[in-house]
Amino acid sequence: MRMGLGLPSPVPFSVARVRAPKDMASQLTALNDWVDEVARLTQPDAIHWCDGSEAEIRALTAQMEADGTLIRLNPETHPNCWLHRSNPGDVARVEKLTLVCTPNREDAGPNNHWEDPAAAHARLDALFEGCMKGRTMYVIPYCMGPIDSPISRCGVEITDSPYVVANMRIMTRMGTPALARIEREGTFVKGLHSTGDLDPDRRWIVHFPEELTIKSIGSGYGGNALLGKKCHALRIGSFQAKREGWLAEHMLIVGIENPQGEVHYIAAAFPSACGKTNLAMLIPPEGYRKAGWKVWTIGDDICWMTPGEDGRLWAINPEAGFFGVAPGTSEHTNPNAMATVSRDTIFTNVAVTADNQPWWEGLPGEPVTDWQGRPYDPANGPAAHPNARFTVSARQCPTWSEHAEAARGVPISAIVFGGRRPSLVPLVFEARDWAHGVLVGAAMGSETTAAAAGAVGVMRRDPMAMKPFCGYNYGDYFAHWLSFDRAGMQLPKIFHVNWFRKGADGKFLWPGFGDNLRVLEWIIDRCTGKAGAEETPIGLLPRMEDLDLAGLDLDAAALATLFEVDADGWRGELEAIGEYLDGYGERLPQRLREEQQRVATALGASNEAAIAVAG
Ligand code: SAT
Ligand code: MN
Repeated sequence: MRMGLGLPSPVPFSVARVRAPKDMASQLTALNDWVDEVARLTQPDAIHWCDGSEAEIRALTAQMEADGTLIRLNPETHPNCWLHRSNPGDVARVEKLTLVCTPNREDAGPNNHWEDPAAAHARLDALFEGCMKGRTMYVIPYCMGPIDSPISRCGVEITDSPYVVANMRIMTRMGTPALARIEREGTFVKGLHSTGDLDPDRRWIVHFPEELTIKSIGSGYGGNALLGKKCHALRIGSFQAKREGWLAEHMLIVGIENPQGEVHYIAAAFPSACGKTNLAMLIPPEGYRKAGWKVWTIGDDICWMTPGEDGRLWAINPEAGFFGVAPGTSEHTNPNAMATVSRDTIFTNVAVTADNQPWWEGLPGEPVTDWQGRPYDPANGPAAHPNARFTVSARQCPTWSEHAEAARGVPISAIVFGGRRPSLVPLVFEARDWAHGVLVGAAMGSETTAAAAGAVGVMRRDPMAMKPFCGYNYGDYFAHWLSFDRAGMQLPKIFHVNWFRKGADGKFLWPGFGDNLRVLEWIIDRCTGKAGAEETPIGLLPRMEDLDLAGLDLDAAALATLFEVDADGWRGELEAIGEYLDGYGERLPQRLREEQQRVATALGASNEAAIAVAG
């Protein structure tokens, strides 16, 4: 062991130690042993155990400002806000370099890239060898979820990136309280991260679900490097959830309060960069606001749901902050997000204005410097990277719910699935029961976005918006979802929405944003038995009179398109869904296949006139 307390640390911390605090040491042997083992492998110059204190983050921020990792933004307009410019080749999640390594390949499934665990450890450890020479190794104990919630789970991320430490401090409950919980529980997810040399050829994000272990090297970007988020809370989390009987999902959680003061909670799954953050903090249209409708934000990205004693699904947001997409966020689209990021925020890969304010496409004003630090020139493309992000504490959100910290979570009334579907899929429909809802989720498709490296705008299947995040075989995952349909459960109703339907002119037909509340109102009224619907082979659709469209400027043709069920198109869709599901072979639950066949048969039997609804 070449490290000791005496080694000079490049960080002027008062608390820099190589072991967990003494009083915890006996319980924390496994953690200490692992930290020692990682230190022997990666050979850092110093080790720092993060306590999550103000003094710690102040020292770290000062160090990052001094070395250029963080650039201070205009303190008058954006107090304590910082710009980080990533390596230009490291700006998004990389799915082809993301592996799930289960001993049996079939357990990872065709939905994941796989490698034999022993081979992957050997390959990764060779890359980690000596990678922290000259650097400080940070040990970050964190808790995903409210610190006292039985649904929460802890992890420890070891990283050589101070930027990761600063982000993890915002995104998780990080530091001493998490270490105390780990001491009590004795279990934690191990995440080892190094930015390595940032060479995409030596970049890997690798999961060992059976070992509750993550190894990530070669990237400093959000989902690749903040290991509490997608790696732990979704990939490892979904694996744990399957074993333990709960659900770890890529869903926002929002509370909708009606004028009578009743709050219903909705969990909604959309792929990355499809508006989860906007929906989670939407501002009601004027008429609704005046009538007394309110929206409460619990989470914008991840939802852990567990059956309560009452048979309902109770949900927590395992995160403590938002890692939101900046471009497109504005006073028009999401005023709450704008208020949230007005202070104490880290901006990654945004542009800046002449007076050093953060800037991205969709905001007023002019950029002078682009996300790479070059003088802005439209010939170089957008000023902010399309996947530029803000990292900010959820507590700063004006609509942050006091129930977001509730240990038992909030009860979910409805689950909503949605994607970017420019054609075919109507504005909203309801699944007729849980099994149909699981099919609706499994059949989800969406156009790809800038949140992942690769082509944008390509339609792909993204079941439950979990394609990049499900840590095991999707066939088993669908079976797990179906298993909740059992005696004693009071399951939420399941819906599908599509805010992204386009007209012949290529423009979106539905205004979206705040007006999405009109659809959520119908969803809640369906859950409480107050709203009507019309049965169609694909599910239950609102009739025109079931939706409150007052004050909306939508012509009749647009409305007809938003509510149409094109039988021919849907027959083709069901066939494609069947082919897709067949890809899961024997792991595909028979019940899901039957459900697909039931809908296909219903479509086959109908003629178009009979299923043209709501026109
Ligand atoms: O990069 S993250 O995975 O954290 C964000 C996203 O793509 O949803
Ligand atoms: Mn996400």
